[in-house]
Amino acid sequence: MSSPRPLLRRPGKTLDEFTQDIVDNLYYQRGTTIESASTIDAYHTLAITIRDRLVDRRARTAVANYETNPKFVYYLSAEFMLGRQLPQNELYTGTLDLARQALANLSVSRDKLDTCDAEPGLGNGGLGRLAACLLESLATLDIPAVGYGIRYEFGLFKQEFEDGWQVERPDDWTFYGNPWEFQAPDDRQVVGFYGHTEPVGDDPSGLRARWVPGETVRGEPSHMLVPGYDTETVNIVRLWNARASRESFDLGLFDAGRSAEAVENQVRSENISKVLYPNDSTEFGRELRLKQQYMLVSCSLRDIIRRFRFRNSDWDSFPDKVVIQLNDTHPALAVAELQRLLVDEHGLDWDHAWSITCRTFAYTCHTLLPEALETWPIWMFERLLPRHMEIVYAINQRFLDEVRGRYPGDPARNTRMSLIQEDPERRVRMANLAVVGSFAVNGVAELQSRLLAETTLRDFAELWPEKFRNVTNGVTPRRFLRLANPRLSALVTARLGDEGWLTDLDRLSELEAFVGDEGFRAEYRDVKQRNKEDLAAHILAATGVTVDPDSLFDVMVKRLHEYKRQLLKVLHVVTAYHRIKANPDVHAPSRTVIFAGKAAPGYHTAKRIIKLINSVAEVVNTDPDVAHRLKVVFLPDYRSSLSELIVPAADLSEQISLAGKEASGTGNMKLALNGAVTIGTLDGANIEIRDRVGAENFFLFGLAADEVVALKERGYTPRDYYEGDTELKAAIDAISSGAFSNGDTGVFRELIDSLLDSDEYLVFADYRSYLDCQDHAASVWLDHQRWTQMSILNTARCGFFSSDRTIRDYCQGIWHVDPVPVPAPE
Ligand code: 26Q
Repeated sequence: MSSPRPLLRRPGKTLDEFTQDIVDNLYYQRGTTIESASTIDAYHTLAITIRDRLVDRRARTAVANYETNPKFVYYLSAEFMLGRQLPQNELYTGTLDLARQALANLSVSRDKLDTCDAEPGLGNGGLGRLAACLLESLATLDIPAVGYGIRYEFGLFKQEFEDGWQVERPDDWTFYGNPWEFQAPDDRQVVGFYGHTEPVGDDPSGLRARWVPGETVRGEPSHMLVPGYDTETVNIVRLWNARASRESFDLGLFDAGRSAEAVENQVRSENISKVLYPNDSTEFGRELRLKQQYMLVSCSLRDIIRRFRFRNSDWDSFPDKVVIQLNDTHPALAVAELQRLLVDEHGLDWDHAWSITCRTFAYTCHTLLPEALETWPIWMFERLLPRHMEIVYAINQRFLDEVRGRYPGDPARNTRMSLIQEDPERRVRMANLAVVGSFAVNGVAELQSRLLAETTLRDFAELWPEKFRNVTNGVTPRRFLRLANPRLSALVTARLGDEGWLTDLDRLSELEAFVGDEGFRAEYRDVKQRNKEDLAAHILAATGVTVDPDSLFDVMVKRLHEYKRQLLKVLHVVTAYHRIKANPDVHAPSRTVIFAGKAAPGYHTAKRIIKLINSVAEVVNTDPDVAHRLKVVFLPDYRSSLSELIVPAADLSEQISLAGKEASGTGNMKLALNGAVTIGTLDGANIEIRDRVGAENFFLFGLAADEVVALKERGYTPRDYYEGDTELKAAIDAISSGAFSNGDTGVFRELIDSLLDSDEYLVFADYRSYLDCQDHAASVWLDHQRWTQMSILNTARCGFFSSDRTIRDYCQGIWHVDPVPVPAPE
């Protein structure tokens, strides 16, 4: 008789059991004891102990999905900015307090462990963090979904300052290992590159071919768990790691005594997932970036097909079981790759395959800037992916026939819409490929979606109006309220009676009932004050600058880019400085201006803007006449965890991009939810924020998008604004004269000249309106009751910006998927 199958020992729920699990894991997983454990040992052990509490939920999620055989959402993204995992997973397993107590019992310092919790910063900014928020909401809403991305060995660079200049250091986030991931070597895939194509014998259509790659690389997957909040579902994000394939790590070369060559091949393969590319147009056209994109696409599609064939056999049902969302054009090669897999490897005929392909993909566009649309030189594309080049041409031929049929006698339209750009150089237009291969195309805020259809993608919107829609971005309230701002969360829960608002964010509107309640206002103000004290302590530790938590915390945190107009903010700071110098008794509140954000390493203008901010900060902060009225700090290394510290402490949220340039923004949403009042232009999601919080609770300034176009058409002459505004002139003259650079008139000359000569982003045109608006904001700030009321109403009225709402919009409007609830354990 065989012995009975041993039962699983489930992780315990009590403090004693939790503490015992830590001791056991330390011993059996790390091979050490409480007495001799290092901080890293302790961190890994705590991580594993918490992770164990998600494994059973993950297993039940997989079973429920297998039994239901539902339609899955596959979210393809070159970036996932997942943020810190430890506090997140403590919250999602209900072990926040348990973990703290257990560590205290074992005399382990929790603060030290936090420093080991390296952040998987596998993204540049908004697009990458959005991907992480959407995955979190997918899980919270019980939607069957998998995120696919790249396991970069190095995430976005770490930013430091040397003499006020940005320097970049590698982000070695896995140096001590990553306890949150599971490897799945059995699910590896082989990816081809280079080589040539050959005709296949029995193919009358001539559309099938055999690709003989010149090089192969292995994609090895690992995944991290993505738990839903207050539900059983645990989804995964699967990240591909490039490894040398058998062939490329050719053992034969060793025999022949050519081991150096073999190792070189190996290194070349493994470089593919080495580092995340910064969001930088100078990186357009780097072959390694294209290799990354193809590895992501090829491995993920093969994995998706493998999963589909588990439960399904009929290719026609593919679009009923699979929807693939393309996060911008970075994974747009998937259109050509799915077509290739279906035609060349699975033997479907072209038209049949194409009808499946274009019912499977949907594409999200995150920009309006034509120069940000990705294109690849033909010579590089066809060398690296010869079969995909043929497929792109074949798709293009059929597509342009359709365009010619619809618009006879309009060859210019063909030229504009072609998947191939001809001049000045032949390139593949990835956005065009994504639009042609998708059944839905969406922008990420109402204004951007409208302008996409009217300008950037106009020809396509005319041809296929039904494809185009809007899905306004959102942010997860679990990370950006509950975890980032526990004080505000506790206050909200106390007033609303329960924590249900965390999964039903519209319930924040119930706070409106308390706006008139002096006690509530005092508590709300006190929360903000204590958050500001925490941030002030961090600022002192990080920069050595002492700031006053009673001052107005004026926050501009985002990637450095000219269109976002950090320069406009600098001109405000310089003017405020001049006013205090000229009139020390000027009636204005004390302000702390907080900047943070990285510049792409090759974006020289952006790096010079950082230098300018640091230079102005140095002068302002050390001027005894000014220091108690105005402080300026630039916090280094902006990333998700720093945002979680800054956002809850902000009073004023700077969203001052030139109208028509910022697709959406998501920092604007995080700040408003945490009670910062926005000073902003009518751009991106600012418009929707203002619509909801009310014009009286939003500081609006600047030209609207149509006024920007009109002014540029009339002819914009920035020098007229400079000559016509004495304060603007004084600010510019001070910078050019070396007032902030020890008399050096060279260092900022380029910046100033380009403002005076062209000022592409209309900084001068919006300067006066911005300054007046700042003065107005300052006067409102002096009325603390009024400000607190505005702040509360920002929190109360921004429930719409939950990423749960965003996911519901995608589910209903684009994906047509339903939740699969995961049963609780017996
Ligand atoms: C492309 C080619 C080569 C190298 C890098 C890139 C690259 C990488 C990242 C290009 C762009 C990005 C990221 C763009 C991004 O973050 N866009 C932001 O997306 C947010 C989420 O939708 C919006 O809120 C912001 O408005 C938008 O700027």
